[in-house]
Amino acid sequence: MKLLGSDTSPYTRKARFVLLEKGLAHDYVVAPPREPGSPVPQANPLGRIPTLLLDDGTAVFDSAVICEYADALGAGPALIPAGREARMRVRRWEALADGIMDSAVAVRVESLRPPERQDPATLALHGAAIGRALAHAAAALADGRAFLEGDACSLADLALLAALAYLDLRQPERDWRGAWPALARFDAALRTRPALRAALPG
Ligand SMILES: N[C@@H](CCC(=O)N[C@@H](CS)C(=O)NCC(=O)O)C(=O)O
Repeated sequence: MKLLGSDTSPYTRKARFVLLEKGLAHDYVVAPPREPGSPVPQANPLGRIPTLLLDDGTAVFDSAVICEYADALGAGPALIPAGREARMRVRRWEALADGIMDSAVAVRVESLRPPERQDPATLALHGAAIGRALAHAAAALADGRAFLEGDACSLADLALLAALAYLDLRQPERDWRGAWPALARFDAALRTRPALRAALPG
């Protein structure tokens, strides 16, 4: 199978982390959707990445569906627990991480406009949402736990790691490590997982 994505897409990085952590053989194909000749719009009517192309041509999207599918397909411990409450909590962490990505992408889009056309209210709204979400995750990790949910790595951790990597890329001035040492410790520990190496930012 092939994962269509890009190195600057946080949702792609989340899906890559899951494919790698589950030991699933795949080709990672850098395919920005707007580039002429990109295979993405044909594979995914939404024209978005990540899109996972199975060997029979089936296209799987979006990143949450890819992650759930890969978790069921791959070997090793489940990244999404089976139990109802734990599953809800892991998916909720994924939603939080995806929301950080959504807001950071919105800030990025806004900040690419000429300064006189940027909307300070939009920037403030999304900036504040990111800050609250980071504070929420940091509070959960403040007792020194290694993982957001349970005693093993789950989709919750991989999704947050991908969101943090995107903040490093697009909002380095935010200094989330300085503001929340618990997040810094969490991030540094997860980055040592050998399976994730190929998808960690250079
Ligand atoms: N909710 C989607 C979001 C995917 C998304 O918005 N991806 C962006 C890249 S980060 C995209 O493909 N945008 C279309 C474009 O760049 O033309 C997911 O989780 O996969």
